[in-house]
Amino acid sequence: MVINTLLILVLALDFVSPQTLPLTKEDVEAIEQDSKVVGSGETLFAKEEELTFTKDSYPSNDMITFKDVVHFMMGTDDPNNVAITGDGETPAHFVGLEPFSIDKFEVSNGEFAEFVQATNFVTEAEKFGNSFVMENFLSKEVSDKITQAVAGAKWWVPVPRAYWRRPEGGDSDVNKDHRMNHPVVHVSWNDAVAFCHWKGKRLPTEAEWEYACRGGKQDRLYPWGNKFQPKGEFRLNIWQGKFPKENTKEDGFASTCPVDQFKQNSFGLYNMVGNVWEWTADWFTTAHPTKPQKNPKGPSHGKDKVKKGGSFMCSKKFCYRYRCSARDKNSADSSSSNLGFRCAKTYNIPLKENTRTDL
Ligand SMILES: [Ca+2]
Ligand SMILES: [Ca+2]
Repeated sequence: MVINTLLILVLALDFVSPQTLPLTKEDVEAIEQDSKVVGSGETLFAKEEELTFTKDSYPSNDMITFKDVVHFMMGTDDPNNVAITGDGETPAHFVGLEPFSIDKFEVSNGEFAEFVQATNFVTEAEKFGNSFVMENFLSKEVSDKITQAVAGAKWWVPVPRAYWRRPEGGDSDVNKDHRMNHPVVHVSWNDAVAFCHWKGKRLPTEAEWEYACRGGKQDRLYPWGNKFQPKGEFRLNIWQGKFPKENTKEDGFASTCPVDQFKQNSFGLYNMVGNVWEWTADWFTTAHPTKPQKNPKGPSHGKDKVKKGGSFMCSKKFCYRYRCSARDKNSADSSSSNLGFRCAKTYNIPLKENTRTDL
């Protein structure tokens, strides 16, 4: 399986705009050789130890339900002059949504482990034999073996054996490292769709995700309002310090945090912005219809899928995308250490009991 050069380019675009494709064909072949990539449908890691987690090591992911039709202004006309217009954040457009439910939390490692145990599901990162991690988070042993990087964003490196269970490669383990309550990462859009389907759910549309993020507030930057730190408190997990060298973790977390760490809005949703990026169902476009839309689902086809919310790697200077209207994209087979998801579900209004007495 060839490393997806588009993924590399898109990851780099989180922070900068590289002028050239980052890896040569020879680089890719060298990585494939190092990783001993196997064919599609197989995994390199079939002989992993049994997972030994317990149900109380991660929170139950209850859903928040919107039982009525709702309307809101999606995107922004940028009253604060901060929108990244090239991402298609603007203009604001009127959207109506039918009743739906959305996960309270990002999907955790514990939930994903349940899925893997029940189905023997193999993620795309396992099939590829590697996934992208920020080099700062690797052990010296793993880091010393890495010879590739992304042009213009050298902190991204393809790490052999990095996948959901081993977020920083072979010597990390979400089970042993007590991270079952952290968001699952190294999951592609295709993997996320498979998980949600197994749960009887689906990915949220971008419009559903953004409505949920806004918490009923109109055109605010964050789920709680416009002030980044109300009363001096952090409400999200992003990057503090000078990126990428310095990570002062004033919010308490250098990398991911537990999925139930930051309650962010009046709807009761956690980590909509920050912690990990979240896949949505939609194909990416920057061209939005100007007429009011009912249940918009984005274009019928495209190259990349929309992701929302920013991640623990975002800082204001490099990736000011931890805002509800902000958006970015990756190809559907992409995976990295800062990209996860949550699921949604259409809410079917229960039929009322027949209370007629004249029968
Ligand atoms: Ca942080
Ligand atoms: Ca998030």
